[in-house]
Amino acid sequence: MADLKSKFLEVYSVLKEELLQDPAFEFADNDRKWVEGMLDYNVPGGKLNRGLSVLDSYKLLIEGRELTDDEVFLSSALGWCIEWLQAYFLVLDDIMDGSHTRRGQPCWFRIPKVGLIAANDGVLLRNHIHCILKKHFRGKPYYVDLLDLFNEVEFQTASGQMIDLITTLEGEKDLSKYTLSLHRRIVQYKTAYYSFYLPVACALLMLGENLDNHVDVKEILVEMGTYFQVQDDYLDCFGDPKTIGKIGTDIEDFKCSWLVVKALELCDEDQKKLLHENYGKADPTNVAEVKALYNNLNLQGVFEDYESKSHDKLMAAIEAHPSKSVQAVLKSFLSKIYKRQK
Ligand code: GPP
Ligand code: MG
Ligand code: MG
Ligand code: MG
Repeated sequence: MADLKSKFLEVYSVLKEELLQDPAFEFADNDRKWVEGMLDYNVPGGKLNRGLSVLDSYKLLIEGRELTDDEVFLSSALGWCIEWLQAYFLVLDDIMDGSHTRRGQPCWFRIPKVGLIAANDGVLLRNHIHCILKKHFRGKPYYVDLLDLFNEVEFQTASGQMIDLITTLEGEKDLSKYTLSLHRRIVQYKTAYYSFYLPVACALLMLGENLDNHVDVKEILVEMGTYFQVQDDYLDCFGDPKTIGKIGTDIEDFKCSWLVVKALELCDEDQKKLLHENYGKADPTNVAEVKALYNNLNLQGVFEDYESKSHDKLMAAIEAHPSKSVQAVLKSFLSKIYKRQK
């Protein structure tokens, strides 16, 4: 796998060079410098779990033979399309969430010369995906399915992001609507489809599979993605910013986070009052009150319990799947995120 990772990383430079030479736009040197700097800042610096999972899944699904160079390149290119998609989402999400840092550096829009140019850079990142797909997959029998898949998943993510955002609207701040079922709806759409289903679906399409025959796999992956976003919500408050590379903003932003939903479930009337008074305010004293309440309610312990139960449930679902190679794909994915600290 270490070797596959270095091959995956090499593909980034190839794709970047192709995009910088795209004849559809007459680049001046200065434009090329901007795009290259923007890509290097936003695309390759994450954990690369989503991108590497395409390669990893493809390898596990073909079982027992070495990948050809062409297969390595194509599955890496699809993996990078997902990393491009992630970069596009994060550049825009950080503006919407008013975040400060991402992957251990200032959010792209926080760079003084960037500002709201970041919004257009997000659009460019999105367009790059389709340039990559066209260049490398246009002749493949599964090209149309690939386009449909990326379009559908992007639509689902933007819709999830919409519900994540409109629940926090000023004037309508109402903690009583924050339930586990609303939380599940938000995270399933904003995170699970693009982060978990998409990489495996890409590998299945490359293998000539019809995605309609794999709804059982999709269900498990969406469940895993939900667990992943609960971890993200937990780390937003309890993670170490140096390790996760970002400073949490969920309490300030009045987000329907798993933590506030759990707190609402567990608190008594006085604690509920305290939560209503302090949640969704930018002032650090208000934030500290909310965090103190989370500690009093032992939300760390509640999370640990949720984490091990989710793991066991997911494992049971995976082991009930009839295909050993599909099981291997799902187990590999789960092992990458179980008890993650970042
Ligand atoms: C993660 O939510 C969700 C996304 C990155 C999807 C964004 C979708 C768009 C259409 C822009 P989050 O805000 O909890 O992530 P993080 O904690 O990493 O900021
Ligand atoms: Mg965010
Ligand atoms: Mg967000
Ligand atoms: Mg988050």
